[in-house]
Amino acid sequence: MLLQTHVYVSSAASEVNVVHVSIIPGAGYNRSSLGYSPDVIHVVIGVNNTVVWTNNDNVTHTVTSTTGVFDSGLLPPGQSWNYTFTYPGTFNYYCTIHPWMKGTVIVEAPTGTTAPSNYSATYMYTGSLPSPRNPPGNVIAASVFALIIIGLVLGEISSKRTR
Ligand SMILES: [Cu+2]
Repeated sequence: MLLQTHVYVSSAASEVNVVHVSIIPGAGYNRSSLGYSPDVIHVVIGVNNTVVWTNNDNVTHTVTSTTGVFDSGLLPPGQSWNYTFTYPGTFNYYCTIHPWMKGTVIVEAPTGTTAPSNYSATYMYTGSLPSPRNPPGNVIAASVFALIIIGLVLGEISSKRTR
């Protein structure tokens, strides 16, 4: 039996907001500063999960994931770089040139949904993003449907075993 769930995505890209992080002036020499402002941000998938970093310092920096998830490469003064987060988690990053510079992006699932433990593998929100005004109720419906089917299949298996 083939079980296929479909994630409906509405075309509301214009409603999706980005989050801006500034690499602040002096970040390259002020070792008591984390360098990114704000240094901790929360984003929600489908609402504001694209983050734009802008280098407002006068030396080159990087935005580099500590776990290899993303890497801006060299970001010269005045340049911006963006990354869209597609699955929940806490993503720490730093500057490879000035390793005292540190930041964190906390990525949350859309409101009203619960991320399964294998969220990153099966619920990649690639392409267009769901509207923040329309919680993906059909995702919930698909999940409920899948659970019913699994229940039926398991019920059938156990009834065969008892014969
Ligand atoms: Cu730097």
